[in-house]
Amino acid sequence: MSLSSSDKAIFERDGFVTLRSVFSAAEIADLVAETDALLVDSDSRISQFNLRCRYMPHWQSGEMLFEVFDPINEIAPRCEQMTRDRRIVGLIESIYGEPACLFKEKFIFKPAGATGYKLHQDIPFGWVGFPRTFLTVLVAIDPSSPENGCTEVFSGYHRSFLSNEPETYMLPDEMVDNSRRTFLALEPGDVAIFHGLTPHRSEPNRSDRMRRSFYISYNAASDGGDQRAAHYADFHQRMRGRRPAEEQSLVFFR
Ligand SMILES: O=C(O)CCC(=O)C(=O)O
Repeated sequence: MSLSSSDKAIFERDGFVTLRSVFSAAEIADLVAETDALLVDSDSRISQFNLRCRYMPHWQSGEMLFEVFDPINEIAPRCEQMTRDRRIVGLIESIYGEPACLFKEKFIFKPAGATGYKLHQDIPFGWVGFPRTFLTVLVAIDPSSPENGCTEVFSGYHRSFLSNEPETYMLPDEMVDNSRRTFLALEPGDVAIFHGLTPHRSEPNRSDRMRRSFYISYNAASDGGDQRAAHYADFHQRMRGRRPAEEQSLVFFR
């Protein structure tokens, strides 16, 4: 599968493009079954101390809710298979014009009430070695809409950093023009591809159920080759570094 020339032109102009029904209902149901089983958590993997897990406060009560497995491939073979699926990789390679390498993948559950993400660009300014060809394929697992906090992307900002402050990852909403916003309202199996510099954000999930998405990110082979393992080693070291001294012995990765 490769991107049509008109979709490629849209991606180059806007920094994102949406494709409908790339995966079938049965394929998405397989991913749901696999990731639902992980939530049963019989081996106590879901923990604030597991570097694989991220939490987010409830937008009203502040209660911390489990939200993301990052990465997920080693614990979810069907997810891993999707990250290698030629339908996705073919699309990405037609953007790159060369082979693509998996850089990272995360499965976002976004449970009811989860706060949402402030405006950001995925490529962090000042992170030496982070590939500039980074882009993300968002595979919709549940229907997504403004009500359940779908991802919102802003067009035409993907050629440069919005901020040149090294430690400023989350950005004020005023840095983008709201008239350039698109709500990624997707159905299960739809896919959105967005550039690593495309600013995006999301609102809280105000519905009463999860809004799951699988975020799969790649880099061009000529931009550092296969660096997934090195990336996660670096990422985990940074995450450990942010923990207070008394928590260091509690942190694990499983
Ligand atoms: O799923 C969402 O609500 C947005 C996720 C997001 O922006 C991210 O993971 O970079």
